[in-house]
Amino acid sequence: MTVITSAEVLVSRPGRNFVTLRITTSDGVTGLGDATLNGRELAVASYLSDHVAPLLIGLDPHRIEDTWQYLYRGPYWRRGPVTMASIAAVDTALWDIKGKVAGLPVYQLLGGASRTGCLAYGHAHGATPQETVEAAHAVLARGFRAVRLQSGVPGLGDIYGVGASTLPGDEVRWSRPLEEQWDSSKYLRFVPSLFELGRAELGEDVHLLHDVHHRLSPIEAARLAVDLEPYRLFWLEDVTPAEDPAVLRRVRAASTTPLAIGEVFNSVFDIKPMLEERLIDYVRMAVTHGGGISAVRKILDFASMFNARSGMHGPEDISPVGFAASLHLGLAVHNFGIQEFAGYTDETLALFQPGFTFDDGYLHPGEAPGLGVSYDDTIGEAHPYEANYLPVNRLLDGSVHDW
Ligand code: CS2
Ligand code: MG
Repeated sequence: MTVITSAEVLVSRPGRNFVTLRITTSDGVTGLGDATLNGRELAVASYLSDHVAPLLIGLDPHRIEDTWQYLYRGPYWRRGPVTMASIAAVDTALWDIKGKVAGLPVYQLLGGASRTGCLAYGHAHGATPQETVEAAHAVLARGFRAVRLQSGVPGLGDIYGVGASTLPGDEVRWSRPLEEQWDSSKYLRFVPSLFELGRAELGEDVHLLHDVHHRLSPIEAARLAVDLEPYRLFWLEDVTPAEDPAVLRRVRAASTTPLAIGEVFNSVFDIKPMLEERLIDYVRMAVTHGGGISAVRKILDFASMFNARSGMHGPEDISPVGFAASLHLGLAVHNFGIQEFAGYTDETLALFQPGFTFDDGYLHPGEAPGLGVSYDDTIGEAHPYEANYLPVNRLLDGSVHDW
């Protein structure tokens, strides 16, 4: 019987930190999984190295579901971003192995393609709406049919999506979180003007998206969703912190602006109540943070019963391994919506050599057996980990706010 003979945790910083799990079988087949948790990489690396990798040795690599259940129920302590990113990495690596052994790309193991490609959206940001629209034109010129607009807000300095926190890790290093300042009233008054200009300048056919990044109260979120209705957004993302699933009721009751949520969720139980109440339209959970291909597939199948579609998280801090896994899943599921594609640095692409393609606004995971991604140890070792934290937000009165 084929067994797992090694499970290596590879931490590298090709422009930003990534945690990669490489599982090898007694037949010499390797599989890769992404376990990157931006700002808490070493916590996941330890969970994998100290508590998961030793238990994998000797297991049958083809028992993906059984291994998932073993790692989820076995530790007794359940859920959470560190645990679920670790389980996701193992699950993804085992799907990679199964695909390689079968000689098939993972999407074929998931039921085959449901579409010719995965619609992608790119990122456009600028200090002003004018700069943001110029950046959006450049994104569209690269073939995107959908673009997220994030702009600086008059009266505020660097904020999410604009300024220092958007730079690839190597351009901005801080061993303590950068502190940014936030004021929701300035933001609320301003954002409609960004989309008034965006829709006027970019036209009716382009899908426009926006990420509120968890910063508004439910009533403020309702206000913004109503104010943006004239600009017919593809979605408004993370309008309000969603530990309490009920918070979206007010937003949903107030507006027809589509809602996307879940990139910080790691379990179906985080999003289940919102789906059952039909409070959201897009599920942001990605393979890397949602428990792996096996778990996110189940979540998307559940979501399909409530007319919700996928909108998987695809920032530069989900590695090409996790991104490829989301693409294989996105190509296969029926209720695919859109795939975020922030892009990668050249060093990151050199390390992972991903086989996915982007053409005419659509992504495709490729036809290579497994995930179609590799890991170059020489490049990985040449880019050692360095601490790099996400920023912290403070309101004008100095109190901590959601970033
Ligand atoms: C953002 C992310 O892409 C998005 O939707 O929310 O860039 C997020 O800020 C990072 O993934 C956090 O590590
Ligand atoms: Mg987001």
